[in-house]
Amino acid sequence: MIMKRMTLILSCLLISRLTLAADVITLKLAETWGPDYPIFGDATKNFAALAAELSGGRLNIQIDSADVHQQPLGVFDLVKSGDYDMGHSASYYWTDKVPNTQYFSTMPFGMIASEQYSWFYFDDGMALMDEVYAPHNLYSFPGGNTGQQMGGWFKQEIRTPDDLDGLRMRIPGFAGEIMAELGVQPVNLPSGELYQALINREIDALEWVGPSLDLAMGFPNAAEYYYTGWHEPATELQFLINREVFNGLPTDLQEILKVAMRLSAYDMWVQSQHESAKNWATMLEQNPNIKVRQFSDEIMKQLREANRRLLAQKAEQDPLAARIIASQQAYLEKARAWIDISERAYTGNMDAR
Ligand code: PYR
Repeated sequence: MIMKRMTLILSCLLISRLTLAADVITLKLAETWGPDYPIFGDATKNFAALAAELSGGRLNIQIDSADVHQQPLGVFDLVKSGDYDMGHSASYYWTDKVPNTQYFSTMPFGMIASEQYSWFYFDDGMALMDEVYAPHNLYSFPGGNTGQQMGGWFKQEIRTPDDLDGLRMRIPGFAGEIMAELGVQPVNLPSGELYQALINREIDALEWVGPSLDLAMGFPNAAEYYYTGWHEPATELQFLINREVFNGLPTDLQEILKVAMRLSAYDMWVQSQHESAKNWATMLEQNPNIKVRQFSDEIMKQLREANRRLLAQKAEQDPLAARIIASQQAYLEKARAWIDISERAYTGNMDAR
């Protein structure tokens, strides 16, 4: 009798454990951003809400911001090792570790966001990104686009290439390497350290994003010259997922995660457009002295030449880099021919009104 009751209790316990386990799967996500960071942090929150809703509550995404895990530029390793199941960050932050990751955020003089999304989803982008991340036990998915970025905040006006020589600038990824060719000392710092570094003159210039985020960061109070962009035409953040964790999920939950990532990425792009337009108006109202500048033709020429030179070097050194660069350039050529007679022509027609 006692044995029967024990067996019954044990099976009830087992069933309830299985039901619970089957009911809710918690995935821990480490984001590079600080707590409640606007737009980027909204993307992870939207993703978590979508994953929960679409799965009927079976997926629970627990987000840890940088103040919790303390490794804003260590998210790659946190997810690779399995300390976290997922991450939200930017692929070009891992350039020093895995150089080929840098091609999947944005490229100087490269594709704009609409072109790059087409490359990711309808051309070779996703497959190439997977080739780079698979050896590291990771999947990477687009994680939201900032849209066109500004060339950065400078304490002094930059008129000639000589003005860049020796300048200390926060600028990550391939653009940093290009700037280095012109004598700049590039550094990468996480967002939380940027304002103080500029105020304290640890750096002379920085680029972060554009009006969508630069306003709240206080940059208009720290530097006067705001240069237009050439280096980050379509910065795509990324969702990272530990491969073993993802492969171990039921296929319907894998699909739900993919949909939730794609939709929250799209929403971040749209939100970025909206916030940039809104905040640019506010920025001008609050700081009428902001001086918007374009780099001179000579500087742009040198930047373009350095870009071509470095791309050729990377392609020569690494066959996978060569395939990624060739794929991006071929797609850019095709996509830009269309942009030229559509959006560029249209805005030109508007300007002539
Ligand atoms: C940056 O780190 O500069 C970004 O745009 C995310």
